[in-house]
Amino acid sequence: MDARQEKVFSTVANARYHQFAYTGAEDEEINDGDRLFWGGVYLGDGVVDHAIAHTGYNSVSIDAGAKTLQFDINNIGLDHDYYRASVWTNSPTGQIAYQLNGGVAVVTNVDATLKSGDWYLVNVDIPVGSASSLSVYCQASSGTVNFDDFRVHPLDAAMTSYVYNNWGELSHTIGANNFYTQYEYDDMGRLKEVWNEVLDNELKTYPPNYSGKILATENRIHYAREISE
Ligand SMILES: [Ca+2]
Repeated sequence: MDARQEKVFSTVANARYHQFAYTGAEDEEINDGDRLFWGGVYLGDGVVDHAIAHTGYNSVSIDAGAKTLQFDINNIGLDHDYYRASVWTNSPTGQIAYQLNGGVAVVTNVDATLKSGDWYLVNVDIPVGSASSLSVYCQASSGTVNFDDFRVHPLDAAMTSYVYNNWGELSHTIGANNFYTQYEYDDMGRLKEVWNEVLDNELKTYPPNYSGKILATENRIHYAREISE
């Protein structure tokens, strides 16, 4: 739910509330002087960028050496053997780092095969073992890097996230593997098209003008009826 308890941002089966987080940088809040997103993800050194987005309107930008999108689970029960952290980044220098019990940071780089349009997916499965605390965040090895759709959840707990447009319509759902389904509406608010995000290396069988997503459903019958009336 968001700050006004009006919209659902994520649903997770088989996990407790403190064990998962999602932000697409659409929901910045001010809380006790620290900037964080709903769900307890800290903006840290990051800056909300309104010009670049994987879904929605915003992403978060940082420079190398800085941290952003930090989520901590402290002494309240990790319970599960593995956690999944996942984020989309627009640079091959984007990274996810995690620390267990405040120990040495383990860094995961972009997997260049997991590229969709302008975005790279970073995934890491974290073996929490007997650790009592987990801290996950995003960083960059060089340059200025944007991140969007950052998620942390137990690996065995399927997560769905929800993104809304400025009219409050559902614009994207983000499924278990952090790939989106996009919903486009006409001026009357009627569902017009549904798109599925796919990796570039899966796009080779589609027309060359597709980038990052393929058309899954087009509401042609509906429009044919409109014209005939
Ligand atoms: Ca976003």
